[in-house]
Amino acid sequence: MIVPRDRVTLVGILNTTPDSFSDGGRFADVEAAVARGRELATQGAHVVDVGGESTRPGAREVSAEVEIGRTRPVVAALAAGGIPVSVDTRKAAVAEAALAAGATAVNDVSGGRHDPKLLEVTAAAGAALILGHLRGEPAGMQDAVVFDDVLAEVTDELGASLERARRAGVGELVADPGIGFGKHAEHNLALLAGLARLKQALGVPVLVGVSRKSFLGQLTGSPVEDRDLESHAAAAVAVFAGADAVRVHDVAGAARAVAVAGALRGAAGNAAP
Ligand code: HH2
Repeated sequence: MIVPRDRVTLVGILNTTPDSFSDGGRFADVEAAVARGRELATQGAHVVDVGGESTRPGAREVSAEVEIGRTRPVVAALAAGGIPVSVDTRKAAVAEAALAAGATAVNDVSGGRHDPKLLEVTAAAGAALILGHLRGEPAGMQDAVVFDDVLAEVTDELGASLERARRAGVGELVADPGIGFGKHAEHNLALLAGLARLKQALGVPVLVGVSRKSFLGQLTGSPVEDRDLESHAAAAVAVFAGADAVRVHDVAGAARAVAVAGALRGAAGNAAP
């Protein structure tokens, strides 16, 4: 299992892209990326999430060939070293290549909507699937953001994604409210505040990705290269509310924040779905 119930799973972010919003270009060559993946695992990441396409607002889509070229060698090297790996992609071909190279999970921010074949590919490999909430495509996702009741709408739409994945035969499913994906700061805050209700309604483990995102900068004025404290605070709140996994850039710092939040949640009896 990628997100077992008896721990808070730390998912370490490894972007092999030239243009990711906080670490673009730092791990674009295979050697640097593999070294970073090993470092994340040493720092406490239970899973290393390897991505080859930025999904920041306004990002340009890259071809499956380019994405495979960036991710497959990194996935293969980390998996060969015994590190559990997920691949962060919206494309079936990229997921298939990563799974063949040893990845054990697929992380799709589009919730299986961008390329529905991704569901079949994941099911056929017996892999786990993280389904994110996203309306439309990353390129235009911040252009026309409209929610009446963001918590209810995201819960419903994620529920529909989960249902499609179940019908396709995917075994292990994890839901993610898609913080920052086609949402304004007020929506991100409402989703974090309502996380326990979202988790209860969906009945599956929940992953949250807040790391270094712009709504945190809006709250404190910190630039993207100095948002780890904000990220740890938000991750801790999410874990206290019941998040089963957090996706983070600074694994060492998040591990400490999550240890405290997880203990408090245990004391408060918030862990059960
Ligand atoms: N956020 C990003 C990418 N993938 N996956 C999930 N499940 N949840 C998230 O919140 C999430 C995600 C965006 O962050 P990052 O990878 O740092 O940046 P970029 O998309 O620019 O590569």
